[in-house]
Order: sequence, then structure tokens, then C-alpha cells
Amino acid sequence: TKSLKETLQEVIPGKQAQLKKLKAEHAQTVVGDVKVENIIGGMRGIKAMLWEASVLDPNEGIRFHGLSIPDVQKVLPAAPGGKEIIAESMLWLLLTGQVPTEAQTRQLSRELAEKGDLPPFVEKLIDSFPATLHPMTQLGMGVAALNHDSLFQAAYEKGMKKTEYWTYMLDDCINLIARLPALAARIYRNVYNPGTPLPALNKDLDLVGNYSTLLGFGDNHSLTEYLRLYIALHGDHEGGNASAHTAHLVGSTLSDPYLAYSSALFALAGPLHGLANQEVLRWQLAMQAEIGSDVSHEQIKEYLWRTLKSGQVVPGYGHGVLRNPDPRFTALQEFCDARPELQESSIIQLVKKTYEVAPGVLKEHGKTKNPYPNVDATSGCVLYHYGLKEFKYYTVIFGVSRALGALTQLVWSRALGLPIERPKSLSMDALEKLIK
Ligand code: FAM
Repeated sequence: TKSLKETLQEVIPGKQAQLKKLKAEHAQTVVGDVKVENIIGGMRGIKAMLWEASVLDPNEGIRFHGLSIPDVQKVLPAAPGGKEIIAESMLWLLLTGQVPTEAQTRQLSRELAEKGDLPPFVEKLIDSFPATLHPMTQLGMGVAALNHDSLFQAAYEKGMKKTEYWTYMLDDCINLIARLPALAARIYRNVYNPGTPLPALNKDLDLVGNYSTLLGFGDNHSLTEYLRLYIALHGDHEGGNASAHTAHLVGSTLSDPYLAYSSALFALAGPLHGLANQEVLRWQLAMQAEIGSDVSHEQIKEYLWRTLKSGQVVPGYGHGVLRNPDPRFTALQEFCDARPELQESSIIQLVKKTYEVAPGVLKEHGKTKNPYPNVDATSGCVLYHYGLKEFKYYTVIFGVSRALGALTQLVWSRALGLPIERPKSLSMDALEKLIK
């Protein structure tokens, strides 16, 4: 069985050659224009960065090395006794562009479990935080502190060759992903169940199986399976979204992956990005409290208009790139449709009914370019139904997941020798001079 590193070693030369050819033959080829609207509009639509693992099509949604969500659900190995795709098989695909065998997936699960313990000083650091400190702040600080053990940084100090960058980067990325369940679960325990013991990592379990166990939901097979699907699906969403782009930018300075991903987590913590899943639940529960569970489409419509007229966004709807319902939303809805207990859940029913009404209301409102649900419209409500009710914690789960894609790109950026990022900025005066 070829290991992840051996597989990457085989794949990298082909990609390096592809980049060399692009540079040699097409360095001056024009692939788009930059308009004033791009500069003042958050760089929307500008094709300006390389990102290997996934590409987002506005209509079809995300593809991982060309595979759609239904494709990966068919081909990627699941956990023993499970059906849903898992973090390990997704990570393998993102990193190598290849579908791992069952044996490779299990080998990676074992490696992650063996490397998953936190250094004692990080445990102490996390334990010293007040329970009132937002879980995302705790996660970002914990990840940054893990750079104490960065192999990339140590090798850089000693003076490694550029061709070796990616191997140390890969080792750091695997160590970081391995430690995320223990870190994220410790934060959950400290904030919501202080004093309860945390079990040891089970070397025979997959990453998310262990995470679920540490969170206290190891016996809840449905929630564990949902977390597997959720974490695999959220793993990557191309490079321009705020968290992925932050990891890429910070990593381009040759910061180690702990610092780069810690920065990404703080971008994820904004309400227009990763915090949206906590906001969706807060908003749906407020709707339920105000108008009840067994409500008509008309009542939901009125509630939506009230949200919009008060100047707020409808959380879980709209997207920077997507222009159709998010296929990740569809995959999570299918997970719900296959389970009678979720079919009967009042909060899930409300999400579904909201979906039947919201696109029409948002179209009539006429502002958002995409009136359809994104993945966050449903993700938190399933966690809530299965008993993971602390919605301030939900973005942490997203943060565990997004490491798969952001760290994959850090390995590729070093393998391809990509330079430090440095786009040109302009003042309004300078921009006006260019226009004249
Ligand atoms: N409800 C109400 N108004 C919305 C809206 C929504 N769901 N989505 C967009 N708009 C407004 C937006 O605020 C903007 O208004 P102004 O012109 O007054 O500034 C206008 O429509 C045009 O926006 P857009 O071009 O369609 O969207 P953006 O690319 O600027 O923003 C989002 C994209 C995701 C930030 C935005 O749709 C939004 O705020 N959605 C709600 C929050 C959310 O669900 N975020 C999660 C995104 C998710 F994919 C993730 O990162 N996890």
C-alpha cells in the first residue's frame, strides 16, 4: 500500500511540469479584465490565484479534482460500519487528485489517531481560557500555539532546500489535522461540560469518529455519520473564499501552516462567512419561537419580509460565487430525507418550508444575486436535532473541516514554489487618474 507521501511524490513532478509549461508558453496570455467594479467590489470575479484541489462552478457548485459531490459520495471510502464519506478519503483526494483505496484510507486514519494527542502546554493554555471566550477564538489561539512543534519552521531555520519545503509542510499539515479533534473537543468540553473526562483517542477509529466520541456523541451513530459527511463536504470550496484565501496569503510568506491556518480560522469566524451556520439556527429558532412550528408558507413569508425590512440578511441564503442551490445543501437535505427521525423534526421541517418560500421572497426583494440556500441553511439544524445544541460551537466544526482544503493548498503552494502574494492596491485618487 502506497502511503500519502509516496503518492504525492509521484504526482508532484507532473504538476510542476504543467506549471513550468504555463509559465513558458502563456505568461502573457490574457484570461480576464479588471474593472473598477472588481476593485471596489471585494475582487469578486477576478481570476487571480492558483488553487489545485477544487474549482467552484457558479451553476453546478463545487468539484474536487473534477468530481462533483454525488461523484465523491459514490467513490470515496467510508468508515467501517458507516456509509458517509470521511475526512481521510476526502483529504487524500484533495491532496493527490486520486481516489484512495480502502487500505490507504485506513492507514491514514491510524496515522492521524496516532498523532492526535495535544502537547500538555496547549491543553493548559486551552484550560486557562474563560468559558465566555468564543470557541472560535479559542480554536484559533490553540492552532497558533501548536506551531511550537512546527517541523517546517525548524527545518527552515536550519536551512532546508526549496525542493524539500513541501515534505515538511505535509508533515506539519498531517500533524495539525490529527490534533484538531482533541483541540476542538477540549474547547467544547471546557465551555459546555466542564469537569467531565475526555476519553483517549481510539487508534482504530477514523478522525471524525474520534472527534464525535470526544465530543460525547460516540454512541450516536447518526450524528457521527452526519459529522463525517458535513466535515468531508465542507473540506474545500476553492481558494477565493475568505478563510482559504487567508491561509494562502499568510502561507505565501512561508509562515508555517499552524500560523497560516490560525489566521484562516479568524476569517472563518465572521458572520458573513463561517459564522453563518450559527446565525441560521439562531434565526430559525427565533422564527419558531415567534410564529410556532406548525406554520404556513404565508407566515414564513411574512417573517422573511420582517427580517429583510429590518435591514438584516437572511442567513443561509446567497453566495459570493454560486448562482444555484448549493449542492452541499442538497446533499445534507438528502441525508435528512433518508432518516425518519429527521423528517419528523420540527426544526428540520421549518428549514425545509423556509427553503420552499425564501428564494421567491429574495427574488422579489431583488438585491441578492443568488436567492438560493447555501450549505449553512441546513447544516446547524441537523446538529441541533441530534443534541449538539450549542450553536456558538458550530463554526468550530466548520474550522475542523476547512483545514482539509486550506492545508492541501499550502502543500501544493510549496511544491510548486509559488511566490509571496502581493496584489497592487490603489487609492481612489490613483484609480481616477487611471480612468482619465
Ligand atoms: N439576505 C438579504 N440580502 C442579501 C442576502 C441575503 N441572504 N445575500 C445578499 N444580499 C444583499 C447583499 O447584502 C447586498 O446588498 P447591498 O447591495 O445593500 O450591500 C446585495 O444583496 C448584493 O449581494 P450579492 O452580490 O448577492 O452577495 P455578496 O457576494 O456581496 O455576499 C454573502 C455573499 C454570502 C456574504 C451574502 O449572500 C450574505 O450575506 N448571505 C447571508 C449570510 C450567509 O449565509 N453567509 C454564508 C455564506 C456561506 F457560503 C459560507 O461562507 N459559509
